[in-house]
Amino acid sequence: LTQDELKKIAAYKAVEYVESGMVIGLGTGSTAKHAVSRIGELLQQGKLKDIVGIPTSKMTHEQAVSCGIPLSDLDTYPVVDLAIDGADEVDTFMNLVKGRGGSLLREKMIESACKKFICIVDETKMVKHLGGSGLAMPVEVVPFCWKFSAQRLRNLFEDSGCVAKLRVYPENGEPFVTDNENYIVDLYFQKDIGDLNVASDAILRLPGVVEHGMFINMATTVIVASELGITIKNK
Ligand code: DER
Repeated sequence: LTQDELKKIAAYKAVEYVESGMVIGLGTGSTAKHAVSRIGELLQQGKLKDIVGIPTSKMTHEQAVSCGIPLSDLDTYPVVDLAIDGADEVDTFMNLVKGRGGSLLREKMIESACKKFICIVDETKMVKHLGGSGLAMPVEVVPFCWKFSAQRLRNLFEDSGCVAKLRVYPENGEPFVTDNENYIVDLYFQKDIGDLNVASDAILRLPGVVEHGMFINMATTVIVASELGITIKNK
């Protein structure tokens, strides 16, 4: 099975939890994309009715429109029944790293408003500790004096040998701009971050920081697809 087939298997399993009449947080990324199209398919087939989607990015908004999913927002639905979204990393406590697709702020707003948050991943996303695999830990910052914010983030984690890099578009080196007109500073750790709540609080205290990509104690279910089949972990 290819990685994309595994993502699709996890996504389709998650959509089995969707019931007619639900308000659904629609995730962002190549895994969540399969869940969005599956929900659209079931709506077209009449197997699901009266679904309202709350998209976690402009990209998902566009995909959901093309799939015929009625959409709304958190102002209209401040409580969301169920969110289905991917992750970049999942640790053994079901904490997540998200945001390598750049949508972490809207994802976290919507997933924090959910009664249930199903995280869908293929097996490659499972890690022992968040941030330990040397991959990006995204932090959304305001563009104003982003270098100042990046340096303060570096200082926070200097004993973890942290590197902080502005995310840029590979084709032209211009700063990546999020749906919310902000920038992303990606943090790279040489060893794992240690206490996630301490790290989270320290990052969020920096005035130029908007949000970070650690989703601590937010997922209520993780669905992992591997060659051996599907594993479902519940909080
Ligand atoms: O950027 C994001 O938050 C995405 O949800 C990411 O965490 C997972 O993207 P993928 O399903 O394309 O790997």
